[in-house]
Amino acid sequence: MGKQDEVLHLPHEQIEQIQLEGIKKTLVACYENVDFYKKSFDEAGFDPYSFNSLDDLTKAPFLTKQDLRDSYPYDLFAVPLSEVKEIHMSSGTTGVATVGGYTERDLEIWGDCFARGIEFAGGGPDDVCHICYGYGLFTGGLGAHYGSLAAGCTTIPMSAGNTERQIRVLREMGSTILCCTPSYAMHIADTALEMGLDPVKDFNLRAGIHGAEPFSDNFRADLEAKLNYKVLDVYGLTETMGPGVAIECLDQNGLHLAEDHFFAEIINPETGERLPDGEWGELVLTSVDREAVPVVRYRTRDITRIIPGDCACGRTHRRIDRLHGRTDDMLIIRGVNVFPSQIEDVMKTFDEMSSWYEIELSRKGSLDLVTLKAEVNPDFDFDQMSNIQRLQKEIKAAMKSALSIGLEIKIVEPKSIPRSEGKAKRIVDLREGTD
Ligand code: DLL
Repeated sequence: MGKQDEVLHLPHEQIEQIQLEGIKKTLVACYENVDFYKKSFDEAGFDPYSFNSLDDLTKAPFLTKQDLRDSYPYDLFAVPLSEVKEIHMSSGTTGVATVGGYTERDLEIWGDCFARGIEFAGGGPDDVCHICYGYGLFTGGLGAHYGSLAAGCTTIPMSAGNTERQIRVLREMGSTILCCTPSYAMHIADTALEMGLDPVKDFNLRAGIHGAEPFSDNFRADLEAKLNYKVLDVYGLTETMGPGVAIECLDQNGLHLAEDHFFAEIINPETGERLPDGEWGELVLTSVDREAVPVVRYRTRDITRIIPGDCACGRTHRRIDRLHGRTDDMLIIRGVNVFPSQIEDVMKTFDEMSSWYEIELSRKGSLDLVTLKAEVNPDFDFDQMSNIQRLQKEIKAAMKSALSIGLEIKIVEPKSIPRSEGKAKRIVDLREGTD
């Protein structure tokens, strides 16, 4: 039994009791220590002292990404800085960065949450955990690092980049667990194969704990075949806690939420109404016991659902479905809503296609154009025009039939889409300034 097993098998009523008690304290701490919450609770007429059931939380106002940005850098901190031991930040590519702070206890819980993923994979002190999420303000590197230490693994803090060196270390150190984004894992796999290595003979990998970006089931199957290991999906975000908010077990049937630390709701993103289990909507998170920057009803903008029923693994923490993407990444193509990962899933049914693509948004007059730039594998005969035209037609037809969308398809040469060491950039928006 792993050290996390007891809490992961508690009867659900007991988990709800932990959530209720923790959120009661969280609400009072927020109200008494953070001006923002005092103001927003008062304005919404929400009394944190009379909170008595998890359903009462629907009366509390939401916290948005904009609120976090407006509070930069420390306005949402609920403890004095002397108690804050570590800071992380989002990259801020779409605006002002958001800040996450951790007390010593927050860091310990973070490590324990990520360690669950390692234990789900059957890992522990006999494992060598190779971490090539970026170390630094991004939560990937250090979150996985604390998790690896908490699970008792031998930890290799590689950080991202220098792919050939990653491969050498993976091989020579006999790493058994690989932690990085799925797109970087694919780049490592492709590079290893190009170097003439045989992952079955040359690597000793048991599992990959991959997240920070959406990836389709077909992408995962390809990755598992190339590296001969199991891929577990891990979810997290700078604003609530880095990787470890939810992680898949070996059943690969949804991500177990760390429900002793986070309470999840799914809402209709348009009306804000709470949705029943099974329905897709926006994930809203409330922290149960975070000290430095507690969050109350944080709107993640991530689209998922609570999977109804129990997991075959016997763990009682509820599961969220694999994320299709964020509300902001959803494309509306002639009235049809679609996420890049769904386009990826269809593209990956073609043997000729590599895992690399970009969705280019452009404008012709008043019309938005969506073009899928899809990269072929190196063994594809790119000089044969008829080959390219056939593939273009087939992919276009497959997109229409599977997703009901009409996409322009542009087949591009092997290795022409930029590789990423962190999160892959799937959408390229050329529309600004084109009017
Ligand atoms: O990406 C934290 C993380 C690091 C998670 C390593 C997993 C592994 P941010 O940079 O703040 O934090 O980005 C958070 O990334 O709101 C989702 O939109 C997306 N995301 C994170 N995990 C997944 C996942 C980290 N497993 C944002 N599947 C989130 C799909 C994910 N999207």
